[in-house]
Amino acid sequence: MNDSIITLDRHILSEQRRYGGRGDFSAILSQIIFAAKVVSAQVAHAGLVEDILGRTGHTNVQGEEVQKLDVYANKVFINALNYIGKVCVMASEEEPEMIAIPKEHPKGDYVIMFDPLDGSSNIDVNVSIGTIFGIYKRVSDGEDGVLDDCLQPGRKLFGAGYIIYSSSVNLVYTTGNGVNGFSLDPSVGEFVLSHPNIQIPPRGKIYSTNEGNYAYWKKGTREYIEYLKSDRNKIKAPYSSRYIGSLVADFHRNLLKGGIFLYPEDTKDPKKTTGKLRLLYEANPLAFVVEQAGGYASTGYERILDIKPTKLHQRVPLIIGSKEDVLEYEEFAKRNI
Ligand code: AHM
Ligand code: MG
Repeated sequence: MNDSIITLDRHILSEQRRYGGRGDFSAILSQIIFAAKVVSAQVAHAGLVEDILGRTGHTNVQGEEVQKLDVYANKVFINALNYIGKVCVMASEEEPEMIAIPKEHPKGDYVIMFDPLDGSSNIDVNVSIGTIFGIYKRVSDGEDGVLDDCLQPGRKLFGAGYIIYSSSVNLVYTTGNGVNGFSLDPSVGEFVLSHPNIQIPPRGKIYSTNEGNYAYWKKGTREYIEYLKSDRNKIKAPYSSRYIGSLVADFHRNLLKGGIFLYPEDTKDPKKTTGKLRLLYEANPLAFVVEQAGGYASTGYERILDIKPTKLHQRVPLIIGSKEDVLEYEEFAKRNI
């Protein structure tokens, strides 16, 4: 084998040596990798297996009940992580309450937050989707984890990352020492290092947002987008608009190429007055990744990683990407509340 090939397992091991860990965190990442492979195999079939796309309660040819792919992915991640003895509690975007570790399994020091299949409304049209995860150390003392373990601010994250299921499967992660990206080589079933030490350009040329919400945005957001679309007194070319509608995919592109993603607050829909995306499962892990890559994430008014969560499914406005772009958005947002 070529010596220069760095598999994800090898990378995790060298990270573990760097921070002097005893392997608990590495064991968690290994299970995440396994779950990602299982989910990616199902996602690859999703275009073919009609019943798995969007319906629950149906039976397949074997007479088994067919699950929606996001429900399936949720179970895969829970089952991969709940018996290894390294985790005390989890929470998922798919579950209304915290996920306790079953009594028969030992408990560990880590807390896992995840969105098992983000952008799942895009599955039936073959658009990229992803899994997002964040890993904390517990703050409670008992055996089982408690809500306080889950409601930690993002700046306390120990590690975070995402998997994108697309024309290739990529896993991008950080343990607070830079960001690295891996691609799944389907011929050997291994993730190999393909994007070492990812740095997001300080300024991009792309904005990603659902502009259909324009009428419901606050004045500051509307003015900011108009500003990006103008030639700014003929000094700079307008930005390009790129919106997939799948957070992981929009984020991944902007991380590699530079740019800004916005899901700001919506003044019309009461459900979205505090944004659409979830702080614990979506905003925090990606904010940790982007900051590790030299970027920034904000609500427009404050740093995402500084927010003290108050509930599991809290939503936040999310403005994330190249640092200079996000800081510029903050100026517009603060001027025009
Ligand atoms: P989900 O968690 O229900 O999949 O919703 C999150 C998705 C993100 O992937 C994406 O950025 C956003 O919702 C798109 O929302 P919209 O369709 O309003 O533009
Ligand atoms: Mg989601």
